[in-house]
Amino acid sequence: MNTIPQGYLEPCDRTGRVERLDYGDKYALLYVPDGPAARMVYLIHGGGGDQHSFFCPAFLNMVDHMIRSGDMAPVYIVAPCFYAAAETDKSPSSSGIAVKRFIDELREQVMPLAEGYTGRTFARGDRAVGGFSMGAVATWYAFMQALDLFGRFLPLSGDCWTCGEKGGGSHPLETAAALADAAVRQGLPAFAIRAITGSEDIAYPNLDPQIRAMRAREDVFGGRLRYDVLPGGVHDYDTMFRYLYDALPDLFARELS
Ligand code: FER
Repeated sequence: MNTIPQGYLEPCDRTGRVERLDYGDKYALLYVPDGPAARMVYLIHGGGGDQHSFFCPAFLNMVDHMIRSGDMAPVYIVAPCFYAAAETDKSPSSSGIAVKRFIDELREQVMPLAEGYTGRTFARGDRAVGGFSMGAVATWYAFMQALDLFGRFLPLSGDCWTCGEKGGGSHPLETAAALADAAVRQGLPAFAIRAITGSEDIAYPNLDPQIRAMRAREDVFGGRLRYDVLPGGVHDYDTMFRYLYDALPDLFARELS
C-alpha cells in the first residue's frame, strides 16, 4: 500500500468546498469537488465520531490533491452522522444499534438531500458507501439493506455485527451466510466490496475470520471481494486515510459483476 505523498496533506492550489446539508435536527456534510463529478461516495465515521470526523484538513487536502493530480476522477463525498442528534450513549452496543437503523435515514433523508444538491441522481455503480470502524459496521449493514442503492462497498477496519457485536470474529460462518443470504434476497445485483484493515488493528481479529468465511462462499462473493491487510496498520484515522489514498482511485474503475 502506497504512503500518502507528504505534500498531499498541505493545502492544494485548487480546492473543493464543503457544504452543510440540514435535515430535521441533524446535518450531513458534502464535499463538492472543483469541477464536475460523476460519482458519489458516502463515508461513515467511527464510534464516538460525527460528520466532521472524516472532513479534517488533512483528509480534505488529500482529496483535493488526488483530484488535482489526476490520481482519481472528481467525486462528491458525503459525510453523515449516524447518531441521533440527542444521543449521549456512544458505546459500541448503542452505536451498533444506531448504525443498523441509520441505513433507512441514509436512504430516505441523506441521499435525496445530497443528490438533490448536486442536481443529479447517481446509478448504483456510481455510488459507493464506506466507513471506518463502526462506519464499517454500518457499511456491512448497507450491503445487507441497500444493495439497490449502492454497487460499491468500502468497509475499513470493521466487521459485520449482524450476528452480534464483533460477530465477524465470534460467528464468522453465520455472518458470511447472513451477508450472502441478504445479497440473494435483494436479487443478487452486481457489486464490489473492498475491505481493508491493518495487521495490528483491534478490528483485525474480528474482520479477518469473516473475510475468510466470505471467501468460502464463492457462489456469492467470488470475484467481488477484495481484501487487503496493511502490515503494522493500527486502528486510527491516520492509518485509515492511507487505505482511502489507496482505494479511492480505483473504487469505480472496475466493471461491476
Ligand atoms: C470492530 C468493529 C468496530 C471492532 C471495533 C469496532 C474491536 C468499533 C468500536 C467502537 O466504536 O468503539 O471489529 O473491533
